[in-house]
Amino acid sequence: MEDTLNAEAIRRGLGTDWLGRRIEVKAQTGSTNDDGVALARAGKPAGTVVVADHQTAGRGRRGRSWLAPPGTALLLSVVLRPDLPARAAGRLGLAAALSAADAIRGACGLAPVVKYPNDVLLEGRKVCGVLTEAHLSGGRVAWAVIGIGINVRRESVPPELAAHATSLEAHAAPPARNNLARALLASLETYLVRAADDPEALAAEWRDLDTVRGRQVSVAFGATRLEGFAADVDEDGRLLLRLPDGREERLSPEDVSFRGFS
Ligand code: BT5
Repeated sequence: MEDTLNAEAIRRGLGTDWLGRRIEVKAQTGSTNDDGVALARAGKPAGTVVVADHQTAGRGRRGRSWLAPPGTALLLSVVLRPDLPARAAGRLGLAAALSAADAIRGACGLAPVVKYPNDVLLEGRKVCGVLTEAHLSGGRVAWAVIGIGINVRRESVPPELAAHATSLEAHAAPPARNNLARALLASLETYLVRAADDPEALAAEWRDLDTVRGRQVSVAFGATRLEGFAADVDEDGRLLLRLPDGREERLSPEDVSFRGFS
C-alpha cells in the first residue's frame, strides 16, 4: 500500500481552526520533539506540526528511547502556546492521549484505552506514546510541544518489546498515515480546547478510558517508590494516589511512572 507522508494530503479536509495550518514533513530527523522545541523557540505559531517518516533519536520520557523503523509509524509533534497556569500543564498530555485514542477508534474501528499518564493501549499493549514538554514562565505555560508516536505497521514494534507493545496492523487494516494524522490533528484541537475551557469534562473522558484508576499501583515517584490505590485523575491531570495510611498524594504526570503492569 502506498503510504507516503504528505503535508497537502494531511491538510486536505482537515477542518481545524488553528492546528495544522503549517505542517512540515521530514524524511528523517533526530526527534520531531526536538524540532518542535526549536520551532517554538523560533517563535513559530501554535499549531505548527512536524511529521517524520523516521527518527534517529526518538525520545520517550526520562531519557528513554522511542524506536520505529522508517515508514512504519506515525511520528509527529505539535507546537502549542496554551493559555494555562503551570499547574495545568498535565492536561496537555491527557488531551494528546485521548485524541490518539479517538483517532485510532475512528480510523480503525478499534477500542483503545489509555493508561495514565501518557500511553494508549490495545488489548493491554502499548500502541501509542505521548511526550509532552512544557516551557514554564512566570507561573504560566509559555509554550509546549506535544509529541505523539503511533505504531501503524507491525514492523514498528521493536522485537524486544513485543510482549508490551503492539501496532494498529496487528488488530485491523492499517490506515494510511496521512489519514490517521488528519484524524489525530482534528481530534487534538478539540481536546485542547476542552483542556483550556472545560478541564472537568476532559478529566471525565479520561476516567472513562483509563486502565489505572481503581487499581492498586506501585509508582516510581522521583527516587522513591509509592504503593497505593489510584483513586482518580483531577482536572489538572494529576493522579490522586491513596496511600496505605489513608493520606492522599496528588502526583503530577511527569513524576509518575508505573512498573510491572500495563
Ligand atoms: C513515551 O515515553 O511513551 C513517549 C513516546 C513519544 C514518542 C513520540 S514520536 C514523536 C515525538 N518525537 C519524539 O522524539 N518523541 C515523540 P515513555 O512512557 O517513556 O515510554 C518509552 C518506552 O516505551 C521505552 O523505554 C520502550 O520501553 C517503549 N517503546 C519504545 N519504542 C516503542 C514503540 N515503538 N512502541 C511501544 N513501546 C515502545
